[in-house]
Amino acid sequence: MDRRQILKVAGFAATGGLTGLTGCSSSSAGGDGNTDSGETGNTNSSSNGETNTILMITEGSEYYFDPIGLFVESGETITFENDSGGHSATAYQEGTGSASVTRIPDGAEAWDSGVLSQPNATFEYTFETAGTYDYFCTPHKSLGMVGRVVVNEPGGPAEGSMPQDGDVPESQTIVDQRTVSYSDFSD
Ligand SMILES: [Cu+2]
Repeated sequence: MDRRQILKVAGFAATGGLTGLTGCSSSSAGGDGNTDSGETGNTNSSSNGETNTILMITEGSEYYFDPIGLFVESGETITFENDSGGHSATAYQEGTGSASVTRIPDGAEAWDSGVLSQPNATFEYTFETAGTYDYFCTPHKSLGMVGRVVVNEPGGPAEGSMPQDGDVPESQTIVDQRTVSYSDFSD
């Protein structure tokens, strides 16, 4: 408990420091203060114009991934970062986590981060196979905490329907917009 408190304070201080240096820079994620990847920062190359980070958020009684839709190109890595609460990022592949259906492309490797409960804990996955990937959070699957990644172009078993547990953006919208924030999508 004490340790968590210290970590939170340290994270807050780091964020404050950064904000002070950069003024009003536009961080759409809002104060995640991610300075943990060494001197060079986050070097994941990104084709969507943003860092390839998806936050896992608890906000009151809402549980969501943000952005909820993200486009990447084959070979890019996405970092799932725990913002608040406890969450997993788990691919819909029958037999993985609590998935009973497969909604990732044929030949793609499923991932399951396990539950991340520490603030700013991260899990990385590199997307190789083109197509549409739906994923969910194990603890909040039944509450609709789901997301979608499109790699290169839409395709595979996720196309043509929404996950049973909740809605995600249409793949073409993700391709067009590169990143679809949760707030835009849930409006
Ligand atoms: Cu969750």
